Amino acid sequence: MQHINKSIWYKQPAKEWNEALPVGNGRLGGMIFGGIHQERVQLNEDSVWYGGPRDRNNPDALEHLPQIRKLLADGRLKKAENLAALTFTGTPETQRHYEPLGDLLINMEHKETETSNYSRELDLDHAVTKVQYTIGDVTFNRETFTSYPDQVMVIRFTASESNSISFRTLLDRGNARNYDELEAISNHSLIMRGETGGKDGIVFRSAIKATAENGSVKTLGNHLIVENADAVTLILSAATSYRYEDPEQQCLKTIEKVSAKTYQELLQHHIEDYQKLFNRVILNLGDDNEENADLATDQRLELVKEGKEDLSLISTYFQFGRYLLISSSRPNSLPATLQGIWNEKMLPPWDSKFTININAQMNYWPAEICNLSECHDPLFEHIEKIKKNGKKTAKSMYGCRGFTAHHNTDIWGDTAPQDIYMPATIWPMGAAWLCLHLWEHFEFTRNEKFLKNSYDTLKEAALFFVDFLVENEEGLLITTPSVSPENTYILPNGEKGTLCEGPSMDSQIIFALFTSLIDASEILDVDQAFRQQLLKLREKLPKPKIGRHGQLQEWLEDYDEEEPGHRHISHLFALYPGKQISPSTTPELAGAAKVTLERRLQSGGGHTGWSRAWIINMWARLEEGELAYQHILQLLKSSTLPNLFDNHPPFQIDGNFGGTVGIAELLLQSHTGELHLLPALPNEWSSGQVKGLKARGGFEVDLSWEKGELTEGVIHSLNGEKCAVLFNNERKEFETTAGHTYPLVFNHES
Ligand code: FUC
Repeated sequence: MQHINKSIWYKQPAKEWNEALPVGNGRLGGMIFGGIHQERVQLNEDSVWYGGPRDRNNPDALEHLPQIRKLLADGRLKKAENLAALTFTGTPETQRHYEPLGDLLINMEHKETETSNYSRELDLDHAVTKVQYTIGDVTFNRETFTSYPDQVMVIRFTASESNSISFRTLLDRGNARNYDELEAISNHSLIMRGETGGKDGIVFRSAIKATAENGSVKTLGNHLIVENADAVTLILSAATSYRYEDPEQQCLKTIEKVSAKTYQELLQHHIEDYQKLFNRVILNLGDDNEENADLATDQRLELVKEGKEDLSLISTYFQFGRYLLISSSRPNSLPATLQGIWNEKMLPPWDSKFTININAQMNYWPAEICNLSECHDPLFEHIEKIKKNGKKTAKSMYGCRGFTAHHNTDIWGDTAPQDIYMPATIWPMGAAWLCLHLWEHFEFTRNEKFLKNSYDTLKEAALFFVDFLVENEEGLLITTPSVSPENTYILPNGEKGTLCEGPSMDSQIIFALFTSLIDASEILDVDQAFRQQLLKLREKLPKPKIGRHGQLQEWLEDYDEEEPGHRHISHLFALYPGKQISPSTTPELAGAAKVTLERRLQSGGGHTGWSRAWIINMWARLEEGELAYQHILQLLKSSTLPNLFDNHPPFQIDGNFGGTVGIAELLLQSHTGELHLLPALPNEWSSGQVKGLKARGGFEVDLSWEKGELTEGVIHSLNGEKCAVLFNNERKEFETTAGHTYPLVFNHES
């Protein structure tokens, strides 16, 4: 096997889940262990969740809202929190959780046991995993992929000698404890039937079919047996009642349809589909040197942990992030959860659902800039489910129009508060933040039809705040009750609190939401009166404030925080992913943001993977390339598992996506209205090349640089908008025509 920097590879099978390699098509996923005598493919289907939809809105919320607000305004924190814990938390307190689909277990029958030349690989160029080993004189190969166009997983077994492939296989789920039936439905197919449990739980089906070249296929009991074949193609399909009335029929229909195609055809369709997305971006920060050629990915990661720099591993990490988004979020799939789609636990960490006070949003930060706009779709579809439920939550809990969601949601788009955890639970900002992704998609694509379709959703999200905001004694419009996710403040008298009035993040999110609507209504030439109303309301939102340490204030008052190194840095939303603060437009606030970051880091901040990834983006926005790079290294050193999955700990995929976009933000930024080229290039990345990053305004950008200087810059205009470009201190502005390409020439002395 040839290992280039777009491959992740190992010299031994995975001993545990965090070493296995992920494949997926947005909906159907697998973790490939690559065992020699037993292959385990841990399976997921994105709609296998426990239980059906419920109304968990606390019926006593609205009645107690005025009292909680009054208690907070009077500074009686504990009373407010105690009352809120009873009247504002969900009934019951938790949303639904994600479950695994099961396992495909394949027991190989090899004539001998002595193995040599083992390797396994995830080929990022083709989205195929490959396992290879030699036993005796025979070299065995196993390739696995999950096809988006054909909606199946395909495993292909080949060997260097004819009649060498024999195995038995079956589907499993919790050692046969967590499904109802496993049945041979023909002499070459099995089906697993089950339900996830809970009221209105999901009905699932998964089927496999083996096709052998020479040799034989039969079933015995609930095993599928292959004997003495030259090559075998194993196809796996899955369907649930979430999407289909008759998931069994769907499952079998898919397998039958796909069986008519040859392996080569399936592979080719898969690669064509995948490469249409994957090949849009090229990143080269440094070639693999000779030394690296023999080093497997886990060995290279170990060396980075010991302090060695490895620029091509960083390019691989970047492309792996793009691979993960393509594999866990495609049109018609559900959005990527905390674990993307890959989860082996019946009760996963944080339910493997969608935490929307940072994590689900972080999953989608790379979508636009890394040229995977379509992968953003599932999030937009899910926002519509949230909108429906969130209208009920807005009305029943707060007596407000529009819609709202709290800090989590699930497969059903549940919007009632999650957990009874005061630092996080009562925070009505989740939907508003998600809606900013609609605006971001528009900004990058400039697709007015999309904006028109999304306008009502943006407006309903804003309407909630038109009703919800309360004017305080200083005439400021504030959210109450709320929290600054998920931190605790200390009052001058030493009392500690979480529930509060007007945390900075809330005002920043509302500022961004109102601004997007003001702009959207102008672009679409609609809703003039509403626009005027939002302009007035926006004026009265609390502005970002600088506190006594020179830091950006996290709360309306200049409180100290209980945990100065807290993983959430919510009040820097305005720096990233927001754009209210930047060194060029608000230098003083950018300085304060820097102080905040430094203070967090001095106290051990960034200790979870996603928090570290956020910090990379913040340093990128502060144009501190060197610091950002140190945190990229730190992400690899302390928060990356052997299979390059992000480690919260445990595995949580947001850090992969946050790290990926952080790398892109060092090379290109466009949030201030101009395309800022190489805004924060680390010294160590002195030469490199990136092609195909996207910028706001509908531009695609290719850059090459040497010794930190641009040697080539090309802008592709997709929509014919005016383009402003900034490199070092040189700014150029020019009109463009859609479909045209503009090479840039910069004066290197500037
Ligand atoms: C938020 C974070 C945690 C974790 C969880 C899924 O609550 O504060 O660190 O990422 O989401």
